[in-house]
Amino acid sequence: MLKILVATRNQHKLAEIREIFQIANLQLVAADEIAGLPEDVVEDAATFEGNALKKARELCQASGLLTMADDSGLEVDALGLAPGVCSARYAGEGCDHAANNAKLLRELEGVANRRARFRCVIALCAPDGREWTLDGSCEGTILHQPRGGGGFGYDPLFAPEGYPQSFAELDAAVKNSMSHRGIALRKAALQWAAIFKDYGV
Ligand code: ITT
Repeated sequence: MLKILVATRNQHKLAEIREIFQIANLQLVAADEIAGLPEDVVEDAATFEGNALKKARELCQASGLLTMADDSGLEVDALGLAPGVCSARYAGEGCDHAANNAKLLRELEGVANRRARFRCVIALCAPDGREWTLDGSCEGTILHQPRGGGGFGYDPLFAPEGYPQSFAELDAAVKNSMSHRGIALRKAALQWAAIFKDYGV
């Protein structure tokens, strides 16, 4: 069984990754299942790719395991693609999802162009120093008020293209079938199969 460490402290993300990325003989291990790993990686890169690589690299070095990380966020056209890489801390360091959503609605008050997309970069780092990244994105619009109790983060405010419902109103399986994370992870399952094969999977 090949163990891959998932370098995230976000339990909602982790649950989605576990749901989407199911490969025979490959076991996903969460960062909090391994003692002594760094609690937080400083996400100071300017791109999703840079931050995903940083998280995967640091936990790969600390654990000696093949390590995967997800860096993701929301880009809103009318806000010059903000909050982008700052999505988790849009309303301030340590803020919660409700505060982020409230700030997003304030910033978009009276704004007609509500076009936005979620982006996700998945990075994979091997203990021998090799590194890979893949991405996925999902277009949609920002609603005028939060809707639904599912998902996490900006899901109550994001309606994917072609759907009147928000991600938080859609079933998890429906979200995963079209989400930025689902797209990136399904690419990873295909394109990284040869890498996993080298490890005996
Ligand atoms: P880790 O770095 O530990 O993985 P994090 O939550 O800090 O956890 P990011 O830095 O990648 O992760 O920030 C991602 C933020 O983007 C997340 O906190 C949400 O605010 C938002 N986001 C990403 N994917 C999302 C999704 O599927 N639904 C809603 N919001 C999402």
